[in-house]
Amino acid sequence: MTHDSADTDGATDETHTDTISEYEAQLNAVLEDIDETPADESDVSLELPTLGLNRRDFMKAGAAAGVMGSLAGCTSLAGSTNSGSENTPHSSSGDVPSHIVPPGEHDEYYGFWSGGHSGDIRIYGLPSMRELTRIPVFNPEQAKGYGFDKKTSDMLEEAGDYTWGDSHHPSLSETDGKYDGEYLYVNDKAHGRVARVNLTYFETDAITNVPNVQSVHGCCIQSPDTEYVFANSEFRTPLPNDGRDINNPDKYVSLFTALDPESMEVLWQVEVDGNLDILDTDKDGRWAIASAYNDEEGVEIEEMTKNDRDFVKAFDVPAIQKAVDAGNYKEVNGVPVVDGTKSSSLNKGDNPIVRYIPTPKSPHCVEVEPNGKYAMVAGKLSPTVSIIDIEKLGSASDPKDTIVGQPKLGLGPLHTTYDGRGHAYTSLFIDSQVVKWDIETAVNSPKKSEDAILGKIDVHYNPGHIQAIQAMSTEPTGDWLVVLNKLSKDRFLPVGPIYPDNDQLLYIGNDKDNETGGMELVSDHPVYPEPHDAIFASKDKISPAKTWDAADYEGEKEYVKESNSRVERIDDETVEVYTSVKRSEYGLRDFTVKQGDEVTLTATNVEGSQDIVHGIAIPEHNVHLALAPQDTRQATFTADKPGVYWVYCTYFCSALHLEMRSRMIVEPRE
Ligand code: K7E
Ligand code: CUA
Repeated sequence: MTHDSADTDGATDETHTDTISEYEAQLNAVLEDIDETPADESDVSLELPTLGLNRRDFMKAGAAAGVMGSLAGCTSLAGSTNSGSENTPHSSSGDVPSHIVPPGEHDEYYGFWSGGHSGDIRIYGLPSMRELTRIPVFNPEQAKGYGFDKKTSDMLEEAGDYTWGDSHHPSLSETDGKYDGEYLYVNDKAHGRVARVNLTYFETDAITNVPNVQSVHGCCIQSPDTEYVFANSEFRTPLPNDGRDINNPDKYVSLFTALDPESMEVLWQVEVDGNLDILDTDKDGRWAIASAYNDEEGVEIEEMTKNDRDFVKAFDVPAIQKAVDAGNYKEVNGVPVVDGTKSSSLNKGDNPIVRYIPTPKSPHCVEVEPNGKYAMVAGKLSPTVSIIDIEKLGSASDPKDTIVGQPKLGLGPLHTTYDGRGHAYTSLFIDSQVVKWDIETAVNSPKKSEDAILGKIDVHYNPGHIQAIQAMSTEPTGDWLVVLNKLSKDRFLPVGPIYPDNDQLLYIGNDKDNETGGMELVSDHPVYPEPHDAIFASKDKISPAKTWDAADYEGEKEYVKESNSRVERIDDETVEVYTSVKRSEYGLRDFTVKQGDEVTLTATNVEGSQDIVHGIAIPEHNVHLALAPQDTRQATFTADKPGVYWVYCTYFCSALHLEMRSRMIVEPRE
């Protein structure tokens, strides 16, 4: 090896030590600030006498623990300092139903995972946690031919022509507060986009590149009837971002955006103060509630975390729609932008369009519980969750009074989910735990009390979202819960320096008076980077098609029968090729075009049987179509070089799959 190990490792060790102390100092500085009781807002201040971070607490902050592991050159160090296993109760009670689904049997639930910066949506079965398929959304993906056929490549191109995205928050369409199995919507944090997945075909069918924003983070449908899709822009930018105000960060804005769930067009936007983060709605079609950080409107971390509180924004949707209908907006890049900043005239008086609710320090999530009574806002840099009484949003004269409870739960609360029995479950990122707590007890206890806590369980490690079955709808089932842990460290065989995440399945169906409140850890699942959130629906809510219905694309694309397979020359440089596809032959066993022709290929899989998928690969021309039964796809390419090009089927479809080929002959142009 040419690697100079002594020198390099020495330098690296020093870097690691610096990194650890820097991170420690940064986190301490941020958390220490919470101790300072602000002069005016004593109601929202936090006194945390017990929050002196000791070494163990610090080690729980995962990034640093990982660094410690490699510093010692010993992967087990991270495990031994932070395994938590010494006090993890095991599933030994015998009253947890099996999570194992026998061969040939089906899971009870669908799980839709966001793929994070993989850009996709992944479908799992629960409780087995078997990955069933992936739906490419923001990422061109060859196995399903996504981004290779005309429809999907045009769609990706029109949505900005990026080759990746960062999907975080999948949201299922609802009718009457229940999942209706029609669509799933998801954000792209990277490029400020919102996509829709059609749940009949399990395929992305629309992507909207939202104007005036750089990043969409929070994203959800409006309960109970999916009248809107909402999207929070996270990063503040000048409006419009065209070179103006580049050196005036106080003029940057974030926008709350409403889209039409059918047309996927942007309807309007609302400008607010501070960064917007996560989003959820009430169950009555009035309030959309967004967490937020950086109300300091800083551009560097020290500025962003300076104040002891930030403002949750509650958007009065009908009031905003009224302002838009009345023409009370400015138009920016074709979109009506309503002024929802604190100083806006629309926020004066008794019926502000946006309520600014002071909550402790950089709150991260908002999750409305299934009854629609409360919205939980997790503290992130505060050890509390703030409980907002949704009914009070419209009536309280002081927005502060909408906060009716603030249990102290542990370090780094990020996300909350529900079992439908009055309990909430909150992930504790820094503590690497899930805490179960009683909602009404929290409301009836003094702020910062721990009385509502029913139990805690160690998870591995550093959980972000947690989600229980159907907890985002009005019908939680209260049996299974998934914890999406950001780090896996010692839990799996090592696979190189980029680790899988660890999604853990918990059973929450037994309420018990024990250390964990009855939560039981059932299984670990390594996942490819990096899911953020998931949403689960009972199997009877989703009815995927088994084959395509050609009527669904009639008038857009020809259904090419075997008898109609043909080559049509349109002009001297344009050729259309039509072929049927079935086991084990293409309607055209060969076809001839001329060098330089622009070729548009249209192909139909004429099979009627389920699961007989064929591919069409023309490798040198970067063509790959995946054709489900009864589907038709198109691809356009240039036949730039003369020669013989084998076209082959990529899906192993029959005993004669290898023989399933065609020949494209490209004649030299004289
Ligand atoms: Cu908490 Cu994007 Cu929902 Cu990740 S976000 S964790
Ligand atoms: Cu068709 Cu292989």
